[in-house]
Amino acid sequence: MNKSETKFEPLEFTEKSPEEMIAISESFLRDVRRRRSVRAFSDRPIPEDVVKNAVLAAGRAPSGANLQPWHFVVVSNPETKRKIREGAEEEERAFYQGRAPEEWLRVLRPLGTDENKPFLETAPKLIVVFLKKTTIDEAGETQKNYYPTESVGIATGILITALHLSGLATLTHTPSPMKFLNKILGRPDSERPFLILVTGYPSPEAKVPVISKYRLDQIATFD
Ligand code: IYR
Repeated sequence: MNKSETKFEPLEFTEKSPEEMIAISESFLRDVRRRRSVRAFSDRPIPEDVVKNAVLAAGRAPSGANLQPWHFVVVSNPETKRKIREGAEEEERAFYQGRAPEEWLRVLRPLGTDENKPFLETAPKLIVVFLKKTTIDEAGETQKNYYPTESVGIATGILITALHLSGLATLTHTPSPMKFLNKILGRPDSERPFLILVTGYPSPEAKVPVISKYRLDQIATFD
């Protein structure tokens, strides 16, 4: 579409008072401070509409040339989850038993992770995020996507935050390599698996490692 064909409309924007802005930003910060990566899930079902809304929220992410280079596969089927666990554990065994360099294993040790991924079957939903390297446009032509990694990263951040604020726990899981997911889920080669977002209620016994996050002055510079 060339620029002359683009329709513009007035931006919907309601200004908030500085006090309200600060209150909202503080409340959001309190909420996201409670987000933790969870590795022990309950098998209780979750409301599907929460997942649908979170995916719709993720789909509102900015993307290079608005090409929206993502596809989300929401897996609930126990047999599909079993296949994903099988594929992931195979890669993870190779990772933990040799492929991973010592430097990598050292930073993972405090998290207590290993090649066993029971949560891939226990959790009620696995949201598999795919990055589309190309898009088929309205004319049926293959169009290259721009900044797909940045775009899908932003969308995934919104997805994680939406699920957290809705009251669900998640784990970003990245077995590597992840090509086996294309086969199991029937996705084309033009799509690259980005990560698996394990989603559900935490197990009542869930424990999380005691970790710290950097302070503001460690992560930002204000000139
Ligand atoms: N994919 C492996 C290893 C792993 C890698 C990173 I970087 C983590 O933050 C956590 C785990 C696994 O899932 O165990």
